[in-house]
Order: sequence, then C-alpha cells, then structure tokens
Amino acid sequence: MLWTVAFAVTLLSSAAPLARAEVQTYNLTVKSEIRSPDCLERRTLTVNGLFPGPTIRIRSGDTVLAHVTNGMPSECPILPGETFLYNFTVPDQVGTFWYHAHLGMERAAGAWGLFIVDPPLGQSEPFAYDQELDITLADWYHMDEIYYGYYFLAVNGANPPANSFLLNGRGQFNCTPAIERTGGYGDLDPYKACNVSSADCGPTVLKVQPNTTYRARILSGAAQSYMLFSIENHTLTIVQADGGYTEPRNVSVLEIASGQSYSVLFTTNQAPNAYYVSVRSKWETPGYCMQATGTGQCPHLTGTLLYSSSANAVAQNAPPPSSLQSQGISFGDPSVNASIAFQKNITMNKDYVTPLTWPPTRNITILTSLGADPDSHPVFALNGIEGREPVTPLLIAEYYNVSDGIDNTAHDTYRPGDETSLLVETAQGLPVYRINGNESGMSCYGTELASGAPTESCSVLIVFQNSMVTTQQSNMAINDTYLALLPVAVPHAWHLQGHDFWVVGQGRGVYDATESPKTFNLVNPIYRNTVALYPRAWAAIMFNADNPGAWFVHCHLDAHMWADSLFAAMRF
Ligand SMILES: [Cu+2]
Repeated sequence: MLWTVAFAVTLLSSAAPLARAEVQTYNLTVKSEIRSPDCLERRTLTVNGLFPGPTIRIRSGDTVLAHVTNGMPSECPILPGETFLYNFTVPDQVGTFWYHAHLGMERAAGAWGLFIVDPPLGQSEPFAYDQELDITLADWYHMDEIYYGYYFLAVNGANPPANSFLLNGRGQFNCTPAIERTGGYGDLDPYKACNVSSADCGPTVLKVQPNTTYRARILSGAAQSYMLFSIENHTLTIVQADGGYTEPRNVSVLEIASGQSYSVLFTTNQAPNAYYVSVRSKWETPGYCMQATGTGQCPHLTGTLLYSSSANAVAQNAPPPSSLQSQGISFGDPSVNASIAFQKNITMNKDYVTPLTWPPTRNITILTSLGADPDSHPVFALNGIEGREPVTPLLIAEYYNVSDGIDNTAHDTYRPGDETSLLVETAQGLPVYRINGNESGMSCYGTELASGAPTESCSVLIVFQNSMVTTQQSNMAINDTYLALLPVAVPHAWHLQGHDFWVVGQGRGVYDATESPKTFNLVNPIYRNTVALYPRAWAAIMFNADNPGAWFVHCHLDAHMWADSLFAAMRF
C-alpha cells in the first residue's frame, strides 16, 4: 500500500483549452534510489533521477500531458513499470505550485517538484524584478517514511522529529559516527552510511549579483515543520501567496506552512559580502530535538547568500546568530498571535481582488480531533468521524452504488451554525460533505442535474477549529475552558483540492458563529489554496463550489494525511 504512486497537482484544471495555448509534454519517472541529501544515506524517491524532481514550467492556458512512470517495485494506482497519463489544462491560474506523490507517506521521501505557471504571453505581473531564484524547503527524516508512519501510530499521534532541513534538496547533517549512534533510530533507521563527501549534500550557497532585484519563489514541501525563512540583512517583500497576488508586504522572516508557496522580492543592496540564509522550524522542543540531532540543538539549515563580488563565505555549520535561534515549543498567545498577525497582514493585491458572496449559502465547521481506529491506533477525526481511506474510489463507488460508497445518513456536528445534513460518511467511515448533493433539497446548482451544467454556484464557508479533542470527549461543550484542558495541539496546513479559496478570518481560541464573522476580511482577503491552522485557533475560508467533482480537503502534513485527516466535498 505504501509503495505506490499517485500524483496530485495543486492546481485547478479544466477540460477546455484556451486559444493560442500550447500542449506541454513531460515524461516523469519515479524511482527509489539511495541518496545522501543531508550526507546520511537513505532511500530517496527521485523523479527523473532528481530530488526534488525537475521543475515543470508552463503558461496559463497551456495543456499538460504528464506521462508518469512508476520505476519502483510498486502496487496500484500506477503499476510497476507502467505509465499513467495526466492530461489537464490550466485555465486561468498563475503562480508557484507543486506536483507530488499523494499516497501513504511517500512525499516525506521525495517524489515532488515545483510546478510554475507563468502568465499568458503578453500579460505581465504586478511587480518587477531582474532575476529569479527558485527555492524549495523541506524537513528531512533519517527514519524510512514507512517507519515514520508506524512511529506516528505508536507514539500517540506524534511525528518523529526532523533530523535536518533541506534547501533545494540539499542540507548538511553532522553525521560523525558518535552523532549517528545517538541520533539514530536503531532498527527503524535502515541506512546509516555517513557520506560527507557526497555531492548530494553540503553547504547551501545562493550566488547573487550585487544591486539586483530577485524574485525568490519559495515553496515548502515539508512533511511536518512550520518553516521560517530569512536572509540576514535583507528585507523580503511578499508579492504572491500560492497563486494569489498580494499587496506588497515587507517581512524580515517569512512564515510558510507545508504546501504553501510565496514569491518574495529582495534587492542585493548590501555591502558585497556573505549573508546567512536561515531555514528553521518555528516550533521545536529542544528535548525532542535531542533524538533527531544527537545534540540539544534543533535542526537548522544555515546557508549562504553570496554576493559575486564577495571574498567571504559563511561556513554553513557556524552557529546561527542568536536572532535566528529556535523559539522552542511555545504555543502560548504571543507566539501563536504573531503568526496569526503575519497571515492577516497578507491581503489580495487591490488590482486582483475578486468579489466573494456573503453571506455564504453553505456553512461548515470542522472540529479537527484525534480519535482511535479499531486497533486503538491514533487517527485524526473530523467532527468525531475517524477518517478511513476509501477502499473503492469515491466516484466509482457513487457511480456503481457499491456498498463502500457514501452512506447518506446525516450526522450530528458539534458546532452551532453548521448544516448538519451536509455531513455524511462512507461505509468505511470517511467523512464526506455533500455541498451539492443529489438528495432532495440539497442542490445549489438548481437545474444542474438536469442540464449537466451549473447554473448557480454555492458560496461555501468552512471554519476549521483546531483542537486535539478525542472522539470520546467530543460531545463536551466546546469553549475556551475546554480548549485549555486539551493536550498541546499542533499546527496544520489545510488544503482544498480543485479550488482556490479566500482566507477570510483567523483567530485564537474558539470560533463564535455570531461574533467571529464580524472580524472577517470580506474586502480584500487573500485567494490561495493552503491555509495554516494554529494550535487552539480557528481559520475560516470561503470558496465558490463551481468545479463539480469529488475533492479532498486535507491537511498537508504527511502523517496527518496518512492518518486520514481528510474528507471529501462531493458535488455532482
Ligand atoms: Cu494536520
């Protein structure tokens, strides 16, 4: 089950190509190879021999023919040695996205790459720059991703700590034999060769020209970590979030959740020298990091931004400046509120604002919680329904009306303002929301079922409420007192397939269906595809249900997705 490949692209797609669009053909072969991305050998999933995989770059309107070949000893969906053709058109999106394996924990081992969509010929972007730098961030685990999953199940829903961080697939773990022994996982750590001379690993150096404005496209493929990125003495100006152009925002440290991307501008206007590039996780527990690094230090990548005219170079393993040290694991108000403020400061560029429909026609509140499967292993649950991957793909189960399809029995939910009857589940227990169901009274599309074409789209509000409540506790009243009793919750990164969405609000504590919407930004909210959800906090998104199909809404953290933190929004 785990050795399988199913690719997803974080894009909207349509069957209708635009005029003057081109067809772009890519051949991608996924293999399992021994590499040393941080100097310690381990099995790595490469695409065309590369980790991360080759960048796919098209123009908006193009059609992509991606022939993906499974070069691993694998099972379905793509059989070993077989090729699957992904054929889709990108109708109107522009931005920095990614393609990635979507099965099991595969993404933690590789099998992903950048997917860049440029504007159509003749269209420009709302900012200027001289050069482009493409940057991917990742956390890296010496534990094989299969064992990573077992670890997650065995340690009550806890992720194993990251061993190191990678920039463009490259990092530097201090894998001297002594460190290797204390930092390893014993039998769970199958490859231990310390290969410091490998060309795969070593200091990360970004070479730049002086007095030049760079557009850095920064994407996080992290399996778990909520990343912070900064360049010493250089202000980063955010101009794009996923596919949404933003009002320019200056930051010294970029916060980026798994699956998100940003374009930032920076100008090399400092003295010609070498400057720290810092990649770290915002929240780490030093004691927890001991297991991963063999020292009290949490993993931290310190790369170098090197001016071409500089004679200096910063040694990558030099201790980072104190301003770049880990903040420890503080999910207290100052730390979380700072992140919420960071997100709320990102608004849509005024020339690209698209109007949303308020009030929404559908209201959904999702309480993310932790439950247990029949073997008492921890799994994520949504509104008390513990997730299970469907045995039969949902659309096939629907079409043939097979027994493991969707049970239309409505469930109670636990929050005021919900439309209880939207929530149903599959026979195996996958929570499913029918946004435009075909049961009576549930269609948003009016005559859609008769004509086959939507005549009206639904405006949907989803509020994610973060808590680690267990299913057994979930019939308790949800209030601040209750949240304060919970074990430490973790950040999430929620993604909706097939749609971009407006991030209309985020807040600390418990969402209030009456008061919280008064804080919403309904004027110029950012329009993107992944939203960070912080501990003991909520996030509200809105989208137009105008792309009929079965779409996963899932957390982008690998272990959370693998442990079934997902549901599907169905509409036909
Ligand atoms: Cu999550």
